[in-house]
Amino acid sequence: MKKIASACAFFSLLIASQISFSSELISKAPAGASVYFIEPADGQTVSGDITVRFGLSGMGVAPAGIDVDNTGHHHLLIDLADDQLPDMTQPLPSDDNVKHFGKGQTETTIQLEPGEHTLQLLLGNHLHIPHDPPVMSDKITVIVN
Ligand SMILES: [Cu+2]
Repeated sequence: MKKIASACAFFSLLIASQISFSSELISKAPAGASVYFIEPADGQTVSGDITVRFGLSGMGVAPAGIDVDNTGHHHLLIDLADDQLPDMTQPLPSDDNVKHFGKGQTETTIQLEPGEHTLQLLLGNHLHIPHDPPVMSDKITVIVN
């Protein structure tokens, strides 16, 4: 019985140390920080190449790999439903729905199939992990013709 209790204590210590380890990888976001779209506008109809410009307020942009307080780099979420949002405590995936701008870019050009699409911005820290609390824009809709 004593063995079980000490094993439990060991594992809870292990879990506690993992939690503090992972929280060290998550950067704090200052109060009031926000990301937003400079363009396109919500509901805008676009055609051809779509220029997307990222706005950031209350924080600075730093490339991935550079650990400076109150900075991060942009991620563009394309056609991601609210229930498909990535884990906010882990490095963001990189795929067709999640684009990284790890060089510190503040704008991009994308092509989308005709139809309705959603765009959302999410800042990530030097390790591509969202901040605490996550700095995420409103989701906008664009109509591509
Ligand atoms: Cu990233």
